[in-house]
Amino acid sequence: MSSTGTAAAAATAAAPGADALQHRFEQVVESEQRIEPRDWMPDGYRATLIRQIAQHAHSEIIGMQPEGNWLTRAPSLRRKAILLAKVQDEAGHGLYLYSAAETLGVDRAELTEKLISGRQKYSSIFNYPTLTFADVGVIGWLVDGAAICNQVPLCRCSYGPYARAMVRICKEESFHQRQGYELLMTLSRGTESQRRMLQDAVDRWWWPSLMMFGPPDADSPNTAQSMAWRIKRHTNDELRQRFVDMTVPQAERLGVTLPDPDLEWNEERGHHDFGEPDWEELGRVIRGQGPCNAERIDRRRSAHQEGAWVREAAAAHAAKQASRARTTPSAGGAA
Ligand code: BYC
Repeated sequence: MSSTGTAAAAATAAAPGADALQHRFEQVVESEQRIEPRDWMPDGYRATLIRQIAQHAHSEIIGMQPEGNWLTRAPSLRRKAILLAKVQDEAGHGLYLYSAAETLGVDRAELTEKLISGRQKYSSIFNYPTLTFADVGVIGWLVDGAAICNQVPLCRCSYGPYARAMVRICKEESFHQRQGYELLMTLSRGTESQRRMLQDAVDRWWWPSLMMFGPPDADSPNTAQSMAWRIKRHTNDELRQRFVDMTVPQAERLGVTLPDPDLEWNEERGHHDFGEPDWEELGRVIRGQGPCNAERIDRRRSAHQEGAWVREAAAAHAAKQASRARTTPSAGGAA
């Protein structure tokens, strides 16, 4: 029998087992339990998680750049310490997420390589420039606010390591959002030019923040399957609506205008109506043609190259520790 024939026969023989595995997977998902790394899972489920978690991890790491741009120019020591802590948190989020992705059988080095060669995506939002210090506050308020809307439901994702990483990340994100709002409250009580700077930042970040939730449901190829697998719990449009409803009263408190003439409360729907984001712009930014895409990837690539010696040193140190552990009797064994 040819090798192809042997493989086909083996696959047929394994079929009942595969059905049982598929059945168990579906039961776990439907009963709101978690799929864990050693459990059987469909190839598509694994691939979808790798795609989403990697994109999410890359977003956290690239997301350090726009705010990092202001670390050396923060207006006070207090603002600098807060911003430094926030940017460090984002590095931590990236690391939790790369670790969650690694439980699916991919390597962080491989994911980083895919990011810097343009084969994996990161959130469109980080391809816009941060022109003033008000942008730091608006990123906290709107970008972290949108991230919280999107990420709180991910704490109930069917894949255990991703869900658990999200619990911790969401706790930190809510601090991030509050620090942004507090910064903006301070600006709103400031001088006329500080209030203008605040409004200008809101005008530039509002629409890109709405685009963070992804394309409209009708153009979202992944949503239906991701919801069936309980990776996503809400559609892109549902979360965008939730974000708008949450943000409008906060904007009123701040005394800023959200730059959308169609934004108004709809009594019948019990939600705000709002205008259509420029989906062509989102498409361009995702394809790499946004205002800062090239700059962000160049920076990430050079940081990766400059960090090569650290990775080599850490690997050499780990190898030395492992070899010592093999040759030195453990304390328990010696006793
Ligand atoms: N930007 O079928 P769809 C943070 C892609 S970081 C770029 O709706 P899905 C923070 C999408 O990947 C927070 N690409 O996809 C950090 C897909 O690509 P493929 C980042 C986008 O996955 C530092 C295609 O378009 N958050 O908070 O069902 C400082 C079709 O879309 C975008 C996450 O990563 C976009 N905006 O839904 C401050 C959350 N939208 O199939 C803050 C986790 C869509 O060609 N991710 N695409 O590969 C998710 O929840 C989902 O992946 C999305 C998209 C809702 C984003």
